[in-house]
Amino acid sequence: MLYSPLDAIPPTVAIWTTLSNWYVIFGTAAGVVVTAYMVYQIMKNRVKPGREVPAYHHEEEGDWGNWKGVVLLLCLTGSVLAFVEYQTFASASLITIPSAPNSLHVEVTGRQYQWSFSYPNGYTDFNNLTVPANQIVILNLTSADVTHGFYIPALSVAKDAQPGITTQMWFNATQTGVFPIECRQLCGVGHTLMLSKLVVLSPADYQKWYSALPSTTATKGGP
Ligand SMILES: [Cu+2]
Repeated sequence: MLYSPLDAIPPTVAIWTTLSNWYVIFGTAAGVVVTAYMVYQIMKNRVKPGREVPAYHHEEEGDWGNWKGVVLLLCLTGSVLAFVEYQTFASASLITIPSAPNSLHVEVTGRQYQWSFSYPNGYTDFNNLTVPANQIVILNLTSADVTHGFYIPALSVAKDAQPGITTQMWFNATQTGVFPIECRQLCGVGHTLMLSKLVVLSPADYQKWYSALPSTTATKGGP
């Protein structure tokens, strides 16, 4: 059974929802203030009968106007935005991957048009990514050919898998179930069929599943 994205709310989704709400609140407040000030200035400075239009043009500024002020303002705005964006990603632990002694590390390789999942014991699965619930899972992503995008819609997490380098992403699934995994980068004619499943088991079921694995043996569906 497949679940819709809203069925699973792990910590990362909760963080993103909170951040998104703050962005909407501050964005709306800033919009209201700017629009109100703009309307106020328009009403205040509109041309009325018998009123002179003020001369704003200053000869000494030349054609570029107050370019130093514009550059300063752009630098200031850019710095604030960069700081806020960095803090946003840092607060969601997307810059520094969280680690715990019991984190599960899985090597994920994308290739046209299939994902493969290699576990610490050497077992490689070409169909499902099977993980325990309520445990930090760290994925080491790479690609055997072109750039792919590893995407778990239900958990709001995604990261590109690129040839030649290893990128990391993490998640902590709090609900057991089966969730879709998709490729998010257009990688060729089979892109839309590059689907896998995330199988989240209870910790006990996961241990049972893991200890019964035939190590270093790939399941059906391999290349
Ligand atoms: Cu792909």
